[in-house]
Amino acid sequence: MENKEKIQTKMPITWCPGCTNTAVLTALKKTIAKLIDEGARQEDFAMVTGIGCHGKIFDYTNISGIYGLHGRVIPTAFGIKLGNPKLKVLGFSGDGDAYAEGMEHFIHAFRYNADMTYIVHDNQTFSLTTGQATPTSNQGFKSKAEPLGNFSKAINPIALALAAGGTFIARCNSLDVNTTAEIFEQAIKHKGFAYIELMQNCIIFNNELPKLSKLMYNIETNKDKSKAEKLVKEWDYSTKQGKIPIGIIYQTQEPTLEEKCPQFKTNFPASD
Ligand SMILES: Cc1ncc(C[n+]2csc(CCOP(=O)(O)OP(=O)(O)O)c2C)c(N)n1
Ligand code: SF4
Repeated sequence: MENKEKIQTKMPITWCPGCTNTAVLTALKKTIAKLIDEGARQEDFAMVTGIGCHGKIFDYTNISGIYGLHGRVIPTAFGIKLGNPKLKVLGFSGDGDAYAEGMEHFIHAFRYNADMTYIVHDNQTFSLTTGQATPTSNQGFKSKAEPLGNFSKAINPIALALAAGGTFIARCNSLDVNTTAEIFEQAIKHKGFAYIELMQNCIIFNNELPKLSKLMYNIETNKDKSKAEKLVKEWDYSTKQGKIPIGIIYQTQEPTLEEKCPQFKTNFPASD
């Protein structure tokens, strides 16, 4: 059996037809299959998801893990990493999950720099609960809950990640499966906390990605902090003005939590 097929479960996919969560799943399968071809084993991976449409990726991916709590993907993933530092731990959140209830974990994760990967499916709306504004929704975003439009300004999550000391900060376009898979691979191979802001489409409550894609352009991996400070500000989430850089916006190497803490130096058993 092809590695890509081994990673797919037999659960019927219940995302809306055309939802780009399906493209994210394709990119993930592609990445894991490639890493298995290179020598990793399926049991070397563990995954955690939040609650939301994005969370269903857990049902469709044949790797161990926890279908977690809304807003608590990072601490759950962190717990798995503490339990077995040899695992490649992947966390999947929605933008509501990551940037609202999960925000305090988000900021501190960059300080800890544990060696794991965190992917935020950012469709700028709470989709599963029918399309309310999240912290990355633009000012004026209308929904049944905010018929006059969202009064608040959006946060810029990649600027926050940089300010918090992130060592791997990337942005992907879920409509571009191949580039997304390449960035997933680089994130998993990065030693430290790798964060991906994944621009995703909700065709029901915020069908904006085809329009936003026209503002996107691909960049080479950037290791220059002052350039990263400019890149993170190019697109304004509140006004939706500017260009949207796609790729690894900043990567650097700093000691990971595992390298800093003497407790991690114990010989952990292999993941089998
Ligand atoms: C602790 C907790 N808070 C709130 C909820 C309600 N809730 C479930 S899904 C959801 C919205 C998810 O939105 P998002 O994280 O953006 O994911 P999406 O559905 O867009 O993929 C909310 C608020 C919950 N289930 N548990
Ligand atoms: S409601 Fe939106 S995010 Fe959820 S499955 Fe449908 S298109 Fe995807």
